[in-house]
Amino acid sequence: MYAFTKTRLTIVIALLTTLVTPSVLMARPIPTQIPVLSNGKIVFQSDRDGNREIYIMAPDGSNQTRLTNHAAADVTPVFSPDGTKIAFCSDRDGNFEIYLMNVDGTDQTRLTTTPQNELWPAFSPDGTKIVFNRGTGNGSEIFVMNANGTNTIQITANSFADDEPRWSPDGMRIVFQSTRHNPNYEIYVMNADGTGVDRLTNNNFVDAVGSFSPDGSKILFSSNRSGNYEIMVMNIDGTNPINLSSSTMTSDASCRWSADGTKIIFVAARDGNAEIYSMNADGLLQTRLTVLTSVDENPAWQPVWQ
Ligand SMILES: [Ca+2]
Ligand SMILES: [Ca+2]
Ligand SMILES: [Ca+2]
Ligand SMILES: [Ca+2]
Repeated sequence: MYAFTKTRLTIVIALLTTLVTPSVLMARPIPTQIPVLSNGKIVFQSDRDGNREIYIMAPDGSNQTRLTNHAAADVTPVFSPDGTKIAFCSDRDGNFEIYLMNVDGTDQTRLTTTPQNELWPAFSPDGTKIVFNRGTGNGSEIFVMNANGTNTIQITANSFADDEPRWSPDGMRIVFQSTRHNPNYEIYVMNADGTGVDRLTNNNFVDAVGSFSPDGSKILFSSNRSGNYEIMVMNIDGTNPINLSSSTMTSDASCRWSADGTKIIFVAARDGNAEIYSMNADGLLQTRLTVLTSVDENPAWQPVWQ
């Protein structure tokens, strides 16, 4: 018994010695500063200047600045995971395509070239891919392409609408809305290759615009199950749905988390036209960020790494 213990102790000491060998430490330097994610600016679309354009503003609604300037519709903006690019959609070339631009609106580049409409781009967490939906004339389907527009792969295939896909923070799953089982939308999640589809909602109301929380533990969505549209959150298996907006007189929709998950941005028409609001992740401190009579919608929050 003593011999066995001594042998095992020797092995442990040998392993420890290997782990702390200076050459090993030099080969894998320990980072001195871990990047911290915080909430940057908010991008959104508005028709305040006569047609739909992309705008950016500070988190308190100040400094609202136009990024696109085109007679066509420029819609559905979203930030890249590193916060340096904005993907959006425009029909400036005849039908809706996905474009990429810098955060200041420069270098607008088309990524798709098809006769169908592409909408709702969303980056994979590592920034290498974009998931989006394409009208196919027989509903709409979800596709994934490289972030430079190459290598497009179709990951849903049916005669129903599959819309507004967004990635999980670990890159493994995609949440989306579909009419494949109910004529009203339900929320689904699937693997990033389109396999392993799970339905999270099942009712006679619209459940739409799902997105994973930055920590991967919740799914934010919008539903009219309580009589009008509210912002809701549920577990990633669809259990424990909670009404966050609790605004019984108006519709609340088009919701997204802030980059760090402490805030939620959404759209509500509480004063007669669509405005962008922010609130805490628990639904408190609901604050209006836009004030014009225009339709202000589809906000997305910029991730900032420091
Ligand atoms: Ca425009
Ligand atoms: Ca197209
Ligand atoms: Ca439903
Ligand atoms: Ca407005």
